[in-house]
Amino acid sequence: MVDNNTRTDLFSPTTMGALELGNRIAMAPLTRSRYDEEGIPGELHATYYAQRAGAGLIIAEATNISAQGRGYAATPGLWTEAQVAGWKKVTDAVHAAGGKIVSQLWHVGRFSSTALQPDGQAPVAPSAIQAEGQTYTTEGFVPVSMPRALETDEIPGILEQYQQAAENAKRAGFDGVEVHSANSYLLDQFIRDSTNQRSDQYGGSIENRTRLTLEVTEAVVKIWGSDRVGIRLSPVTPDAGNTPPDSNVMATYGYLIQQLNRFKLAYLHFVEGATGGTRELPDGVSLDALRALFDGPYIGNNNYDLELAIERRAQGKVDAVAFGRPFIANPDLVERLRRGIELAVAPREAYYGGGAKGYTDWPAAAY
Ligand code: 8OZ
Repeated sequence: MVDNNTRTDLFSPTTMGALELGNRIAMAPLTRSRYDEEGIPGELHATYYAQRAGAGLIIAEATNISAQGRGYAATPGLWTEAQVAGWKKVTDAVHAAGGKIVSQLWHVGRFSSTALQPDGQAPVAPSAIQAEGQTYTTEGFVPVSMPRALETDEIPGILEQYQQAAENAKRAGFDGVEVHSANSYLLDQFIRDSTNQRSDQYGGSIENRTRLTLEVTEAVVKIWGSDRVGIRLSPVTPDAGNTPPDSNVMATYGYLIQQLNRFKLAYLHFVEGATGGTRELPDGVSLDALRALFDGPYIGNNNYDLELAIERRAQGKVDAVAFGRPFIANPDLVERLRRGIELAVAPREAYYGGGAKGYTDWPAAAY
């Protein structure tokens, strides 16, 4: 049993902006691919999230802001009225169980297939550079399609998609939103010089490449106020197909983080290493140095266990820790960590797809 008072304050309440959390352990966004073609949450998803309401904050799985932003079958959306109504069931269930939940706003950019896009169109991207890798459609896995470069005059429409989804998240009863600017999706594709070869004000210099993320943040803050908006970054996560992240991680993300300070966001959610993989860093990269540039609350993520969470908290390196995969098989993860109860481990087959099996059938521990 971890002694709550002498060893760590991970299990004590805290606030991040206007978000009042019961503890410092967040549930990281987890794509679980259990939606139909309409991307509408229902009772199953409400049950799943309510079971996990012991998290100080639930960051709901990446959620498509528009039909154009969608890159995987079986993922949820937040652009139709039916989706808003579905998410309202989820947020009501989480709130009834005493939890807090934010929506992660997602546009995949180039990482999509014509099979998933409206009218079979090409996915959109900063530049017409095809990603390597496969995505999931109702017909199974397919290579991602060649994208087309967004015209400069289409950027306001992208901002509009984010703003509308942010507004929809509000109507759906979320406690806030997280801007998904990680994992090589649209915003990260603009940030990284490996995927952005534009010559307008959204490409070239670091200032230009980070512009879209900052404009999206501003658009979303207009809807929510800065104290209910967080952002997720993953500076060193390789692209699918191992496209190098950026030729100067420290300069690019350092600039971005310093610019983000002006918003006074609820939090920065940082993937410390390769998302879902190693915490080892490329030569010349210090994520602690990048983290130190951020003035506000900080959520550390990536392959944490309790010992590492306690250590990083004791060192003052994190305000909260987001656990991802451990929440799959341990709906009561916070209570298990607090009591030192052994964790269940979900098999990979449970991660994506299917229904209740491997999703809502993991029991809480007996205590
Ligand atoms: C796993 C499978 C599909 C998408 C991310 C939204 O990496 C995802 C994702 C993860 O951010």
